[in-house]
Amino acid sequence: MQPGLRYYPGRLDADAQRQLVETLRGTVAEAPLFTPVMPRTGRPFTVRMTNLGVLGWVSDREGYRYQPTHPETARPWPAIPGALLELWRAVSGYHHDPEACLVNFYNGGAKMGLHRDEDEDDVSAPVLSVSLGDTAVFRMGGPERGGKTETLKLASGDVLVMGGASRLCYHGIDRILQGTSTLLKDSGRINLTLRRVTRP
Ligand SMILES: O=C(O)CCC(=O)C(=O)O
Ligand SMILES: [Mn+2]
Repeated sequence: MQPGLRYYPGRLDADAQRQLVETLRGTVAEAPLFTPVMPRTGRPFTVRMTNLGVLGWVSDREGYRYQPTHPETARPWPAIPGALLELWRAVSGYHHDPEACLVNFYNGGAKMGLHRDEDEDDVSAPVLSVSLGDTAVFRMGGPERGGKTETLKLASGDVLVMGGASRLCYHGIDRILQGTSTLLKDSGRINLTLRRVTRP
């Protein structure tokens, strides 16, 4: 594993996962999932997304960026739930709260190509990822595109902290293992990534 990558399998127990999904249902009603498109090409992502927090990550023909409002409703993103802030404070090792929580929803066929999270000004803060629902095959590489990669299965309740050298490493989701969890009513997977965007 890359230095600075910390893996906490089953960090959230079944109750905590259910409560989080319940909370997310409310926030997604307020800030609906949307389908981002790739800059320039306009090709749609296979995941649908929304955000929580004072800033949210969006991608459209103009590029990738953080913005304070939902691209379709133009309303501010809902607040990051307390349980996620507590998790960040407990495991991030970073002394300021996250500003963004990207919510990715993967249906059975969705995936995410290898990329680096590099739209944040503060890359000294880790990115903290929470997996809910069906298991995903997560692929982790090095700092350069085309380098050696390895895979890790992320199951419901798993937490991954990408800090240190791993913070700017390539990663993505190869595929979702359908039917591996019963947490979400209609199957699929939710991934939450907590991010610090601005320098404190
Ligand atoms: O779904 C995942 O586990 C990873 C998501 C991700 O890398 C991202 O949203 O930038
Ligand atoms: Mn990422």
